[in-house]
Formats: sequence, C-alpha cells, structure tokens
Amino acid sequence: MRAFLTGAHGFVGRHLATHLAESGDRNVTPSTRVDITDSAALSDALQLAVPDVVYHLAARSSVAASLQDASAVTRTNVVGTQLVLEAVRRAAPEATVIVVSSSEVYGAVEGRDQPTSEHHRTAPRNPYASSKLEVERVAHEAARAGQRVIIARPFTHVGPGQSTSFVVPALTRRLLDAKDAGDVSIVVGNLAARRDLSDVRDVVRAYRLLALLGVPGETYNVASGHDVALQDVANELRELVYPGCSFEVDPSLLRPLDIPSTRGDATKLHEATGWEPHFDLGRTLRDVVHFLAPGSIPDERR
Ligand code: A2R
Repeated sequence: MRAFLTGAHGFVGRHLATHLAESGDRNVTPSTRVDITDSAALSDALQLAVPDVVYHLAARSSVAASLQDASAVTRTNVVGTQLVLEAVRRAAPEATVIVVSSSEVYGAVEGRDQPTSEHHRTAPRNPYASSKLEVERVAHEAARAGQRVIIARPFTHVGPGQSTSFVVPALTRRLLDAKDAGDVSIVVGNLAARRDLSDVRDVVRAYRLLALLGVPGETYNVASGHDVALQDVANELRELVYPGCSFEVDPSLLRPLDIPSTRGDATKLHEATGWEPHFDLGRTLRDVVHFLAPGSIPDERR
C-alpha cells in the first residue's frame, strides 16, 4: 500500500512509519512537513504521492496546551482535517483515510460504563476534546458523501520518543534528573487518576489494520481494556530509575477538569481486524526509560 502520513514527524507518526516499512508498505509522504492548513500545498503533495491510504495524525495534541489556546487548536485540528479530506477527495478520491480522534471525546465516564464502547455518549471537557469531536463530525460528513473515511479513537498511548510534556516521559525525566542531581524527591501531579494505557507500537498496528479491514464511516476505539493507576506507573518507573526517591504532590500540577479514570472497550476493533495488544506495560515503561537514558537498564532486565 502507498501510505501518506500527516503529522509524520510527531510521536505516533515516527512509530507508524517504522511499522509501515516493516510491513512492506510504501511510504509516499514528502520528507518535509506539509502544513495541513495550506490547502494548495496539501493538494500538490497528494497529487504527487497518489496514496492508497492517508493516515491523518497531524494535530495540536496536548490537552494542557489547548486550555491556553483553544482557537489555534480548532484551526489546526478541525479546519486542518476538513482541508485534508478535501485535498484527498480532489487528488486521491479512492484513498482510505484514517482520521485519528481521541478517547478524550468521552469526557469523564462513570465506572459502571467502563470499559467504554463507541456507543457511549460523548461529553468533551476541554478544547482539545471538543476539537476532536468536531473532527469526527467532519469525518462523518465526508464518509456520508462517499469518501472512505474511518475514525480511530485511541485511548492514552505511551512509548519511546514521546514528548516529556506527557505524564510517563515527564515522570521518567524527573526521576532521571533527580538521580543525577542526588535529589531525594520529585514533584508530581495527580497520580490518583487511572488510565487505559496502550503502547504506541500497538496503536499504530491498529491504524494499519483499520486501513486494511475497517469499515468506512465507522468509529473504532483503540484501547488495552485495562486501567492502571498513575501512582502504580510512577512506582514502577521509580523502581526502574531511582528506587528510594519520594514523590511530593504539587497541587498546581493538577489539571483542571481532570478525568478520574478511563478504560476503553476495543471489542469492535478486535472483531473487525483481529487486533490485540502485544506489549505489556512493564515492557513499554522499560523502553521509555531506555529511550531517555540508554544503557540505564541492563539488557537482561529489558
Ligand atoms: O507542529 P509540529 O511541527 O510539531 O508538527 C506536528 C504536526 N502538526 C502539523 N503538521 C502539519 N500542519 C499543521 N498545521 C500541523 N500542526 C501540527 O502534527 C507534529 O509533528 C504532529 C503531531 O505530533 P504529536 O504532537 O507528537 O502528536 P502524536 O502523539 O503523534 O499524536 C498523533 C495523533 C494526533 O491527532 C493526536 O491528537 C492523537 O494522535 O492522539
């Protein structure tokens, strides 16, 4: 398959490119970043590439940043998706488009409704989540007009190469820095939250399977089906990086409108594609530590 990625240089894009190469797909994404809000540049790039599949990953992806600049998030995420779909329609109308949304669209879900399936009502609680719900609406409109558009709703994903503005690499970075400096503690945010955490390498495998086997117009959760307390993740990272370090809670790091717990139901994805996660969380955390501090975990423990 000829694959075109938006957001190719981001965290997920780099893992997806690796997975596509390993799967024998041809990556026809231009090497330089194509601005998804530049309609002409997008059309030119797509006309040259003639993709079979477009993985639309480009977005402003940070919930925290969206609280500071909601209009920029709407412009990139919503208008950007509209422009990508229009450009694909003009340049490669037969291409399948995987539009990446987010489990953030569900908002705070009661425990009794977890694991959460795609039928659950959406109730976004921040500008990023609202933008992704709007992205889905735009995608559905395109699908109704006959475009092959499939929506993925990934729950939280982590792995090597993620920005240290996200919780797992942030904690890892702080533990590594504290160890180097000989500090006895690090400051942390709300570790009571529980999250459905997947390895990014499992998530990109899901996207490719959806491109092959998903049904246009449909929405698929991508989730591990388990939730884990961030406190347990932090404890495991501490064991790997700096045992004995203590955690000091800083109330200013608690995100407003935080969501207490998430757990997704990926049955629909599994039934459509056979997808199952391959990475357990311990392996993912070891790989995150190894990425940020190569050699810090002996090979026999990785
Ligand atoms: O802005 P940059 O240079 O950091 O590039 C980011 C890119 N991006 C854009 N690309 C083209 N035109 C734009 N107007 C534009 N705005 C942002 O999207 C970056 O390379 C990529 C997003 O990468 P990350 O922030 O690392 O997000 P991640 O984790 O790879 O997420 C992929 C997708 C997103 O739709 C998330 O909302 C969703 O998965 O969770």
